Amino acid sequence: MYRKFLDLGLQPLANKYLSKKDLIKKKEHLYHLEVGFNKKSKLVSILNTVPSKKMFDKKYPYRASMSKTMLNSFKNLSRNIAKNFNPDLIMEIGSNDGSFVKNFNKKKVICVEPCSNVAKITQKMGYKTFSNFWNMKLAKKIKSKVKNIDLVYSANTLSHIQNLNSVFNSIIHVLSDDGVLIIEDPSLLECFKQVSYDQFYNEHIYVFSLLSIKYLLKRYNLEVFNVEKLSTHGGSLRYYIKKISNNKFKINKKVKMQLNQELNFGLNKYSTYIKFRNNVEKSKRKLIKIFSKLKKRNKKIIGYGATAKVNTILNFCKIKSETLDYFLDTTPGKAGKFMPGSHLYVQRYNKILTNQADYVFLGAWNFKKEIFKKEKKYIKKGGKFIIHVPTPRII
Ligand code: JHZ
Repeated sequence: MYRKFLDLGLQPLANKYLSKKDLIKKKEHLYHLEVGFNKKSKLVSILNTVPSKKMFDKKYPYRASMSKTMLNSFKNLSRNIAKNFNPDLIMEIGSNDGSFVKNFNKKKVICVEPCSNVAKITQKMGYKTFSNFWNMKLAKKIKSKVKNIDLVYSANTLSHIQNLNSVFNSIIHVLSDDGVLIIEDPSLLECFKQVSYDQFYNEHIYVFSLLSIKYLLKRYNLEVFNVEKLSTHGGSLRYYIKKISNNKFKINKKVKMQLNQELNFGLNKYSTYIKFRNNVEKSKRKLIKIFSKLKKRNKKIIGYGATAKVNTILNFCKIKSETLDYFLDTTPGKAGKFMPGSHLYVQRYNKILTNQADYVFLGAWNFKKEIFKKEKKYIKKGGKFIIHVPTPRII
């Protein structure tokens, strides 16, 4: 049973950017975004879920390759995988535009990607790609074609699938007995520390902690043998998982350390979740105050990075075109469209436009380092950014 701790109001589907036609014709689907905590399993989940087919379709816009940070992270991981595990066959669940698999030989990888427009990218690159949702039916199909898989990797995908029972049973079905499962997703601990409540939106059905992953895995005779903290997506955890029967890998002491950090923070206690809710309310008030002060002084403010997650902020804080002129974004499938809910325009990225703004609100705050590097000129001429984590402020 989930106990609700956060109500982020009515929200649109985060990756449904609208065309001009949609704006006129389409009634946007809104759903109530509430988040709950399960004391027993320690899982944190949104309470009203949307069917996967509605979220991940043939028009899915997100491309991992839009960020150098992500490309580098995948490259480094690929090197480590080759060095430490030397797998014959890898499967990636949620392969998106091939940002990870492109580091491997085409014969060594199987891609799973339900969004057919995105799956086409890795198919064209020459990688065997199944354009299906990950479930037992697909696992059986794959198993009938190949021998066991040595390494299954999934970044920012398993947290998007509601039926975790199906997820793990299907993985066990294809994974060799001494195989390794590596998953990475935003870390609940970091989300709470940063008050990054925008990690909650329809696609993020779960925000995992090591506590919840550990509890879950037991049911499938799996265990975490190593965990790595990543700076990607505002602070993620990469879990290295094996079958309990596999004695090839020792449990790294980082596992215990991470568990202790999560327990010391109180991720096992409902009161921590109430504290988080209060922090979210404070964050909302502060952000609105910053914007209204700047608008009173007639400042030109634009958004940077039309991320899925920023839609939670825009719709929760009711930030619209009175505040932000538009959002800049490099993603081809987002440019020329309108953000869900707020209907702010997404302008194709152009450096000149950043330089025309007085203030830039960072929707892609998780790539702050990369963006600051790119926008040196704007910073040099005194341009300022607005960021909402860990507390809304101008920098
Ligand atoms: P980014 C998506 O979330 C959706 P989003 C999904 N649910 C998920 O879990 C994560 O990804 C993994 C743009 N940008 O990665 C590109 C610039 O314009 O934070 C993207 O639209 N200029 C699957 O959407 C957005 O920002 C830049 O210089 O929250 C970044 O989106 C850079 C670096 C990015 O994920």
